[in-house]
Amino acid sequence: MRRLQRILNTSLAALGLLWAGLAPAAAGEAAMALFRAHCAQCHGADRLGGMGPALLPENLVRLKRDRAARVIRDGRVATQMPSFGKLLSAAQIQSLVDLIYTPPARKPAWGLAQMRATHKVFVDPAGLPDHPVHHADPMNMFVVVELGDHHATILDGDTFTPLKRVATHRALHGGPKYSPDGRFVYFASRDGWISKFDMWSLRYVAEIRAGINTRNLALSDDGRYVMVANYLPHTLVVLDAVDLRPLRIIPVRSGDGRESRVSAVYTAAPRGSFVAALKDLPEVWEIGYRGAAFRVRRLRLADYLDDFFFDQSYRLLIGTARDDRKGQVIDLDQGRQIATLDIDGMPHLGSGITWKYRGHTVLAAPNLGKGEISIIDMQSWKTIKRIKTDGPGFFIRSHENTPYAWADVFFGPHRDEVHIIDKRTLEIVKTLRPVPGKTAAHVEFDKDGRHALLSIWDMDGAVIVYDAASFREIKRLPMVKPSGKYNVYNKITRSAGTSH
Ligand code: DHE
Repeated sequence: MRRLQRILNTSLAALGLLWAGLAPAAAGEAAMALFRAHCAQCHGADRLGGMGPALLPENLVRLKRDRAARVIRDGRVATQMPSFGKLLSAAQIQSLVDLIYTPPARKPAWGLAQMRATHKVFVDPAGLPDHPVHHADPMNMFVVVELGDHHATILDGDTFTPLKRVATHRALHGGPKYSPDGRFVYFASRDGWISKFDMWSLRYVAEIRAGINTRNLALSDDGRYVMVANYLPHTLVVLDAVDLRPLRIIPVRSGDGRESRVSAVYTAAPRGSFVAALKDLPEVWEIGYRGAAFRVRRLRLADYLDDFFFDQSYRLLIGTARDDRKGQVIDLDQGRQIATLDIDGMPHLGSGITWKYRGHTVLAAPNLGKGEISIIDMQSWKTIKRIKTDGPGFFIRSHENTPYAWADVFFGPHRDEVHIIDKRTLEIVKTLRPVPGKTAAHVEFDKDGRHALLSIWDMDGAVIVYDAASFREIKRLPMVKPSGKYNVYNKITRSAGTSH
């Protein structure tokens, strides 16, 4: 075995030397071949993104070349990016770095004309039935995204019976967003497709490709506008929520012309605005939608924001940069930072939730970089507890009607575990291990908080329904790598136990 390894290492080294000696054109061709073999499946053959982000110089401004080489060699924490250090020589990795920092022959564009060419209305919104075609409680339905084969299952939240399973675009990411009455749901895929689905008639209404590489979408609280945040091109796009017609493209650039990807956009319903954080400019944008002027208010920050969260009033924005050790608390009314958070590792604020603890509202956020949940007092902004977990986690979820919060251990040897935390004592009271060896992740509660639904992230996976009080398993629904699940009522009432 060792001998085989030695031969392999020598061959790799020889390949590396050979590589270093190639003429520039041949080296470029060889790098392209490597890219096609190892990277294209996730990042797209044209580098425009897919499951992974677009790899063009304009999207890599925050990543230094030596860091890019390290990412290819070692992988990237909290993403699907694996390490190629054992497969590729240093020279091959360097050739890939050179390739991704080379501008494409033509700058990729996605304007109104391209969007309109992809726009489809499947059913006249005025012709939709005026009552559900099923008997499920429309407020207690779930959408379950099945990442494994790009489908979504619509689930009756009382009986936990699937009502329909529909194909989606590839790699849906982020939370689907419901219309204010819960009737329609809007999906975004990483490659820019936005779809509108009717939860009453269980059919698609419309779709459009609003970007090349998309982050997420938000829906205005009056149900009139969809805002799409893009990585590529550097735009925010406003769609008409009725039929997804494109209404406006907002270029994302600074006063002096520097462009930026958008980290994410959310609806600040009490403020009647969309709030977007930028990845390559230290700015937050607030865009009012009442009156449809979509004017941008720019707030300048001390640092970039990759991940962020709001308090329940949506006046305060709490955010971090990926490699930062300090979070920022920004008061959107005052337009400035009012506090600094002391949290290290890689807190996943976007997945945070809040509850009352000893008279104070606390924010609980998992950490993508280390095995702990940070509990932060939202008055003093002090981290009052770091709950040690069995590994870094992605999601924490709860509900107003349960004293427990459920937190997954997404990474490492204990990725098959889920911790249950008592919100009154901030202690882990139980650790479940539903399917040994398979990642258990992302919990969402039903409307009344009586049941918790958990995903087994595997091609031969499942959604497991638990009694939220006894932690007893009630039902197991086979699914294909189910990721997030989204309850209509909890989302439209902006439950403090889930994301909005
Ligand atoms: Fe997510 C939500 C960013 C990787 C599954 N993720 C979000 C949101 C953001 C985000 C900004 C909120 C959008 C919204 O709801 O409108 N995610 C990021 C990243 O920056 C990161 C770390 C790197 C990346 O590849 O983009 C990342 N996310 C992942 C994954 O690898 C996951 C586990 C698998 C996947 O689908 O790619 C993943 N993210 C999710 C899910 C949600 C999400 C299931 C919605 C959670 C919810 O309950 O709302």
